[in-house]
Amino acid sequence: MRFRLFLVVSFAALSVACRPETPAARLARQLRGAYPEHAAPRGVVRTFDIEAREAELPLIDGGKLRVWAYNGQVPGPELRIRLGDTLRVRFTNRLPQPTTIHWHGVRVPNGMDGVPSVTQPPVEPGGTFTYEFTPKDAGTFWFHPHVRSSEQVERGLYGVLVVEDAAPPPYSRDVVWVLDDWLLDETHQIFDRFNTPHDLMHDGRWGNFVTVNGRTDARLDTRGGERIRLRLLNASNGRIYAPEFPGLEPQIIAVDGLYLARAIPLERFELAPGNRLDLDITLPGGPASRSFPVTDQFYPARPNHLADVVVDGAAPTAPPRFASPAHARVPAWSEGLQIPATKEFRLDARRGGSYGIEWTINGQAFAGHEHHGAPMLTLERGGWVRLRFVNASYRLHPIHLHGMFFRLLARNGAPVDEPFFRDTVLVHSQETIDIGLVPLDPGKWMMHCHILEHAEAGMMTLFEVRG
Ligand SMILES: [Cu+2]
Repeated sequence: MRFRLFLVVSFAALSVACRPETPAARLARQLRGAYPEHAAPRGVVRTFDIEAREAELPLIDGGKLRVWAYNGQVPGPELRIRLGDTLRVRFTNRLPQPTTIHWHGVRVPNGMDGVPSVTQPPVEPGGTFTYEFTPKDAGTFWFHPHVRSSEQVERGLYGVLVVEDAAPPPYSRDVVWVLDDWLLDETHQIFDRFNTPHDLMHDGRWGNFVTVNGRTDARLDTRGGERIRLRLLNASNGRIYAPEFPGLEPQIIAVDGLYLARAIPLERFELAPGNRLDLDITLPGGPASRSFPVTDQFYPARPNHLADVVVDGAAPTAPPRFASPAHARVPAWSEGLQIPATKEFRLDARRGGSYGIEWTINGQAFAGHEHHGAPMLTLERGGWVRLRFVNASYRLHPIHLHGMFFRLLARNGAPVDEPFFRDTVLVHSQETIDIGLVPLDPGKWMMHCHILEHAEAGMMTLFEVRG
């Protein structure tokens, strides 16, 4: 019996060895060991109750701001679990509109993705829905509505999901900074016209106040010598940040949740809506207390103050010594550019639709989740594909794929070697990009611009993964 099994296995191995491996199959094989195919639940369920409702909170510069909030907090509650834990969120909608929760960047089963009328019915006012899944990856993720997002996210509905490593590295502190901007009117309340022609024709709604964790005066108090993990998230509708930390020397350890192949110094990194960036910072010691301003330099002529890192010089500590957690397997996929693109997506705008302007993918504007029609692309589970995005417009489009990670391969045909995966990538004005990916989870997944006004005006589509 054992002998016969051995024979079968050998013949199988032989037949695989004799068939020449296609370049795409070789690239798919290189994904092995980069991140797990399946979740590994360890039998621990972490339950959270989340309610979306109106609230009045001391935000921005401390004035009372009427917002929509998860559990009366903006940012919403920080959900922190361990890799292998099962997350159960019992959600109640107390908003005057239907809503859902989408788990940005988390490789969830399709039914937990929070896309209304595609993966679940919208949660009506007064309704409930239980989200339950075991994340496959440790990292920094976030959650937000996928219904009328340009209004609901702007009003304050977002929160961070931190999935800690099974054995978290011993940082002195692990801190989350949610970057957002707010457009306030003359009464100092949220300007309540959404999806204006101006926002739709430009790069979405950019506010007149920039905040970190809801405040314009955010500061992080630290001690000299501490080694901190700082998790940045851009929860803005449209604004892009290029955070700079003069005087500190941050190393990037993770992007969009996943660790890098190796830590790299933070140089210009364009944190588009949806993107996350995890930084490893060792604070300088020294006898005097010092303050390090952190600024956004996306438009260097118009920098924004984000926050201050304050180092107390009185009580320096010895930096904890441990190797950077950034040592993931990230395939180079450099041959990927030689493989023909599976599909090209042309990003553009035209007059028409209910807003007077429509943002289109291959000439199609997504006409509401109820009328989404056939998926624009069907992919086989486990196959390597290259997708190309051609920005025919002059505006910015951070393209986000649900349910999977990808690697940026090229910008304008020139190879790009980022030592990390992403779930969101900024496509600049008139730029063409190529990405490579291997879808692992069957279902109908969204692909859309994360400038929420562009998505609202049509720049969304579905693709299906079969298998
Ligand atoms: Cu866009």
